[in-house]
Amino acid sequence: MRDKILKVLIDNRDKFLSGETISSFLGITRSAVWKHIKSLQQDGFEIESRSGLGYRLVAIPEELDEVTLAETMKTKTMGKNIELHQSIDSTNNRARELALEGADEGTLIIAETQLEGRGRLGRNWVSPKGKGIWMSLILRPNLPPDQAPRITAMAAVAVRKALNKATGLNIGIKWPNDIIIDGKKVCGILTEMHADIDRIHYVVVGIGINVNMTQEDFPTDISSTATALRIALNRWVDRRQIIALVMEEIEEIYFKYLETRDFKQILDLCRQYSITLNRPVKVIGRDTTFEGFAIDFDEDGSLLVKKEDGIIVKVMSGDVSVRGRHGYV
Ligand code: BTX
Repeated sequence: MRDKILKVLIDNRDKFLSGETISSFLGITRSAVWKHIKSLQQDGFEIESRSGLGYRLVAIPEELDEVTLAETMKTKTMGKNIELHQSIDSTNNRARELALEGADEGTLIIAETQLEGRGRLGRNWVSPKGKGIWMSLILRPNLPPDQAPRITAMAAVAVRKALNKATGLNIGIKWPNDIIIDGKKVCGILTEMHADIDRIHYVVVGIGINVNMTQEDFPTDISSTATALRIALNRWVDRRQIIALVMEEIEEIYFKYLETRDFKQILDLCRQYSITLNRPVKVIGRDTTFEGFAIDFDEDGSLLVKKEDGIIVKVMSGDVSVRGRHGYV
């Protein structure tokens, strides 16, 4: 009922609604309305209450909640079902659990903080409370498993587009899964899947975006390589709007790809936004490390690196550092 009242207030934002209007609309007593309004106020919703006029929603708290998130979302599938956690080990773990239980495509798990946020190869992802977007999206593409890297490429393009729309900043993609501002990581993407030999059962796309962190919020080992939207913009950023935009962009690119199976368009966007291509790079693979020049993406999304001896190596996964003014980043 509290959520229903909140929804009515959001739908009528900037207007006063009398306790009587709300109570008859929802079929509850006026004192019940008052009690729920009190509880919303305690949770940080700024609701003005004026005798003779009623209640008016003035501001919503920074903390995420399912009702205002759902209101912000403009998508049909992505993020239609949201499960929000105050604290969780990893949203990717929870998404995997739900996917195995049969959760619908587009189900989105969000957490205010992650205690064991994961990067690739068992690395750690710093996820301080309320300062970023730590979320995982369940997809069920009808694709063979060898096309899963394409999902990471689509997610990277979608996040890049969404962040650029929201901020106007110049944002790049560092192959394959980092989103970069001013040479520093603002977002990482971790794609995990469950498949058999010829069919993907589900893909979990984990997205971590540093939103309202200050430089002090990063531990010292990453403070020179990590950034946040707030640092780049010098202002607070609304996480709801970013989540909604990312979902819109993913929805568009993903369904278009499933319909047309045309990966070329997506690769062209990867090329356009890439900060890796046409640069000297260092490839750190499982067994070998080598330097070369990133010349292009192959049609499956892998990176083509030309070594000094002229041999072109196809890099499917691994870490690639790009040489910049201050060495490799
Ligand atoms: P990655 O392996 O490319 O990057 C991990 C590395 O990035 C770490 O070793 C560290 O050096 C650095 N790092 C850690 N935290 C941050 C941060 N907040 N900002 C910038 N750099 C950082 C990238 O892996 C994939 C990350 C996906 C995270 C999402 S969050 C929601 C979902 N749940 C989950 O457990 N992971 C994903």
